[in-house]
Amino acid sequence: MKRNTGIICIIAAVLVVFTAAPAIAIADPQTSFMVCGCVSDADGNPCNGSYVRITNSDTGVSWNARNASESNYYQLLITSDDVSDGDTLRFAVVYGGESAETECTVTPGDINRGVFYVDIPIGALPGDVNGDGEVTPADAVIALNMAVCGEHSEVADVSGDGKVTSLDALMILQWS
Ligand SMILES: [Ca+2]
Ligand SMILES: [Ca+2]
Repeated sequence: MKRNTGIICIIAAVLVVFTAAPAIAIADPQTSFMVCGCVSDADGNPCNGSYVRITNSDTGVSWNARNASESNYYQLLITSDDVSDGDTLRFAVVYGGESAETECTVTPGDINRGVFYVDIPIGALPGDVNGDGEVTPADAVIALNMAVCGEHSEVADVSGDGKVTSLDALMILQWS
């Protein structure tokens, strides 16, 4: 009987220790999310020192990307709290007297990688995939090939959903 009482006391003591332990809050770990890329003109020449402002269209929050005057690379470091899968980021770019806007949708893969790489063309004609200054059926054919091969180009992604699909090829064909 005495021995049983001892065991009960030990169990009770253990229970007290465990229940008294502060609950550890388990929250989703916040991870960094990098938005970066390069700004280039229609011929692919770097647009150094361009100004890039990025807006999450789904939350309405905007940020200025960091960019150096000696580079056409821009970079913005935010966190996984700032973007969600399916959010659309809008990129407004100013370079010299020119400006451009492009939109891209964040995918689950981007969230997992923690990096969202978007090259921004300035002065490029949307849909002019071969860069000859006009939108023709030839551009639609190239866009369709890109869709089949899974390649990406901002100029070919005329629907602005972040990927080149047969829909983009169809839209380019309708514009030509
Ligand atoms: Ca063309
Ligand atoms: Ca598209």
